[in-house]
Amino acid sequence: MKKFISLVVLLIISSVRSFSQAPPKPYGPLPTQGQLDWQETSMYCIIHYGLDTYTNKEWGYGDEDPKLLNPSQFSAMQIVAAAKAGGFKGVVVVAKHHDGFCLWPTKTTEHNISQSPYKNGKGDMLQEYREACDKLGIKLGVYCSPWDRNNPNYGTPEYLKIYQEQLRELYTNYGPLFISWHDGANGGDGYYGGKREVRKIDRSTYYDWKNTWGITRKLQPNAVIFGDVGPDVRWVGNENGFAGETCWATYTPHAPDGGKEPGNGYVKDYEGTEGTRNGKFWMPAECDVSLRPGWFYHKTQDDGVKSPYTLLDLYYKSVGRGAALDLGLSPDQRGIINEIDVKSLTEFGNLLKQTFAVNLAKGATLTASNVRGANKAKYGPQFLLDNDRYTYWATDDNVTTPQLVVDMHTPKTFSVIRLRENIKLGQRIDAFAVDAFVNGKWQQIGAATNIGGNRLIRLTQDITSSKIRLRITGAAAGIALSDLGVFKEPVHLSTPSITRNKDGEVSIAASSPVGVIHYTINGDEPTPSSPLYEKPFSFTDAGIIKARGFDGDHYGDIASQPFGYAKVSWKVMDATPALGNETKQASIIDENSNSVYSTLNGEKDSIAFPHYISIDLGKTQKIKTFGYLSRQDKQPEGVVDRYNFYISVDGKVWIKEASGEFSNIKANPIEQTVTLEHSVYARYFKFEALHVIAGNGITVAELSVY
Ligand code: FUL
Repeated sequence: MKKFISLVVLLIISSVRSFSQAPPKPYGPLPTQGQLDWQETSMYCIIHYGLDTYTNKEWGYGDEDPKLLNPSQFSAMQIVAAAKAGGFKGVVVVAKHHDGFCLWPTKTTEHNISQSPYKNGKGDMLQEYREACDKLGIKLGVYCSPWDRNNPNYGTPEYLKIYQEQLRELYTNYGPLFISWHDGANGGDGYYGGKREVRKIDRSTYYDWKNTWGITRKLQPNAVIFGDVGPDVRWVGNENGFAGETCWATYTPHAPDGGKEPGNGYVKDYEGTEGTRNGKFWMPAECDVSLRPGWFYHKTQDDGVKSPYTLLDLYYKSVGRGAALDLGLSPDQRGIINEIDVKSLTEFGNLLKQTFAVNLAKGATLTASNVRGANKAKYGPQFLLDNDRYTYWATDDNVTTPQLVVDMHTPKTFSVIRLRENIKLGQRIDAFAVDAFVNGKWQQIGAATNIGGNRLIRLTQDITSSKIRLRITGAAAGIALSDLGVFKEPVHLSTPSITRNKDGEVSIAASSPVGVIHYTINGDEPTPSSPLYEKPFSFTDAGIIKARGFDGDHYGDIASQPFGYAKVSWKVMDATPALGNETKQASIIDENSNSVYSTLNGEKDSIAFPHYISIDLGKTQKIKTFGYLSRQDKQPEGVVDRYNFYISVDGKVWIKEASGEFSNIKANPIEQTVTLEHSVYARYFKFEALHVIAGNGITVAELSVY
């Protein structure tokens, strides 16, 4: 009998054991295969090139002549190679932007590449991208704008068929795609086959997303679908290129109109930055941002190309927070990526390679406070170092705050920690902290919330230590962590920032040591023989100031800051009366982007449009470009999207010098600069706002002339 009882006990123990050794149950919504692949792709480029490249626009109206597309050197190979040099693993080709012009010989509309002189009308740029991607081992995706300002049928059911057929062509003829990118923008007006009118559609029903995306699922089952709210990948909610410090892969769309489930349409607001802990869907964020200020190439933005360290910073704030980085590339009028852009991309790619080349934790002894079912062979921490995103260290179900000591045996100097969960089992971890053993005790060096597919902690300074400790401080279930990396970013000098106050005094500063700063005021690259920055100096002209830190053989990125004429002796002559709270006209010319002039009048009726502001420059100036900076607090009310610009020599007779739209200002509210056809001499200018994206008045943070 005794024997029998002990046998039963043994059996029970071993069955409990083997039960607890069963893999952890998945937690919450899970990624599809397409989403897993996308997570691994993690960084890709979106390529804007087309008729806008030749008309200097961001959104073509739809009436552009296809003959404009006649590049002297178009090379998909050069473009894809530039992305690859930056470490990017995919490209999303804008096959059709809002102007409706198709870069492939579609049968759905005449408005396509076959009507252009490119290859005598026999060209197919999508095919060229496909071949380049295959040769270079880069993934291909497509963007086909739902809004089409050229198509005469836009707004009717007929257009939906055309749009769906365009997707079918793209999905059928260009091999496997990793993403299908569906843009949400729609400004309403357009050429529409010559009608030149405003066409309103209901974004949540018109495109019949359920069936439209059904086509994607059928023809490209492994492609993820990107839209403002998914269904597979959500927009992060800004075009700045970064996610929230916390950025969950799960998301419950939440909208003032009650919200629509993915697949059924768009919602009105974008809370994409943070996502939703325990959200309803697996719908991670994509951070889109252009390498240049605009998405299309504009020569005047050659000085605005983001520097390698700016890109690196964006990388940590997107990929490093579990989202993806989608960087805009803009081939120039030759049809290739400009040398300036290639240089920045290549240096950024090298920084990434250098940083992540050696995992300093390799060979370390890992000691975990808990291993699932005490089964080290199956669930031990050794899997953290095997370079596999899906093998993992797991804890028992009820152990949600385990710790791990990483003993690297000899002191190592590091500045980046990388962690990944096995997301096939969901997003389980809520928060964690990292300590280093320094001066005989544990000191916290970093902490964050979500890990998910990827989390990078970039330390504010290098740490030297032989021991690191990971403390999971909260999890919704026993953990399943797949990766631990410890890296060292190459030494670098930080990039100075250049500002000017309203009296025209320029200050150059840096957040961390930069050695000494040299600067130029003529657009040249600063060298050690350029003027040394010692104290603020006066610069009242229009021009570009560049600055760079130097320390022995090391030098940092160049900071480059364009300035309009200083506004010291400017006066606001006249303006549509302000009715709201922030009424001060001086805010328009105080060089402070946070103070705003507003003619918004709440719920009440406001003064009829156009609203205007006229400025006295104090003396006659040569004007080439003007700039409008809208409110910077992300609110849409009062943001001007259609304007006239006038000049005057006497403040009485006004000559219209420019007129147009600020196309993408809603998603990307950077300073809108408009270069006049010819430079003009004038003492006065008038900015006239014809239309705003929301509200009954205008808001102006700054007006400038260059
Ligand atoms: C936006 C568009 O309106 C821009 O023109 C650009 O294509 C960007 C990537 O998406 O919403």
